[in-house]
Amino acid sequence: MYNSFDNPGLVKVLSFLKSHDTEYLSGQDLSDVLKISRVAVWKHIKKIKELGYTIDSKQKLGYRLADNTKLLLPWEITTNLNTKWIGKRVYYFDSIDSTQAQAIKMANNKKENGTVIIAEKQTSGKGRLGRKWMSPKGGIWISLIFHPEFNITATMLFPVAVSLALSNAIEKSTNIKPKLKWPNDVTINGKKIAGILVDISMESNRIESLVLGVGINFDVNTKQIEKVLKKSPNFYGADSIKKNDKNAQPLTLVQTFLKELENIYEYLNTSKFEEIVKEWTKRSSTIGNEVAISDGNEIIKGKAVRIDHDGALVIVSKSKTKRVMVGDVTT
Ligand code: BT5
Repeated sequence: MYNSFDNPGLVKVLSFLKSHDTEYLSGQDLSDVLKISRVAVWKHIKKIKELGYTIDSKQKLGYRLADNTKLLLPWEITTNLNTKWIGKRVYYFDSIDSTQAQAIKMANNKKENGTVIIAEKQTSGKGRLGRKWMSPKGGIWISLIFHPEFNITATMLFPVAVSLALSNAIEKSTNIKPKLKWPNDVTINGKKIAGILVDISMESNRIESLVLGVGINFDVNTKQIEKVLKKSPNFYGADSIKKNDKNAQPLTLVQTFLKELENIYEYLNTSKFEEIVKEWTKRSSTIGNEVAISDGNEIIKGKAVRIDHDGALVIVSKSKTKRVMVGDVTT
């Protein structure tokens, strides 16, 4: 595990290499400028290489950063992140059971409001309603901890709002225009590229914490996922960001998402529910269509006409109106 605040020496060396990447820097130079021992410089360089950065070393000349890492390391996320409070603390795992389970364990700690937990892969990724989420290497598997002040309607709308923030971020950082499928799936070509999960902890009618989980199929083997999940409940195909935009950068997407999330959070805080619903509806592939919704007990069929401010889907069938709070659109 690495975090964004416990490796100042390594980050110092790395930043210096980044800002001087056209020249070679000797261990002595680095040691003098950064005021750390040569042994420490050497140790940091070794670690930096292990973390997937490409370092050119030339005898007598020194070191040069030739290429960045592909890993979403915590200091990569926090550097140049232009949010006010979300993502200021980041915990990174190479492999974990579930970032969501980890975030839930940490959620009571007040200083973790806005904290990000990210992993390269999950061995036991969670979906909604106890379902599984396949999380191989190449995806973006991320959880965030919140201690919100907002009211119950905002809490209900939160997952819907997050799916909107994510689709905004995808549009801004790639050339993909995703669709939103109720309640909070992000899709391309009718297949799922991202799923959202929210765990709420309540204490005597007050929200203690909200833990948000977001899984994005960034550069995963979608054929493999489809093969494994073919028969799984509510599966309707997997697509990936990279397949649709080969120039997409995961770091840019994550940073853009955190910024969009902060914007949407402010909307929720100020009860701008109508604006969220309007924007969500523009991108929705559900509203206006004849749908079948499975809520775990029954299949509800009808025309999806709108979502309410609490995220409920309103279905009209034979001039009867029904509000559905939880479920999956199956057609
Ligand atoms: C979701 O649930 O879509 C929420 C997914 C949240 C995953 C994130 S990753 C970071 C954080 N840590 C966790 O442990 N979880 C969160 P739901 O709407 O219930 O969809 C689950 C269903 O999606 C499964 O039953 C499969 O049919 C399908 N599925 C599973 N993995 C998939 C994948 N990688 N791509 C597309 N579909 C998938």
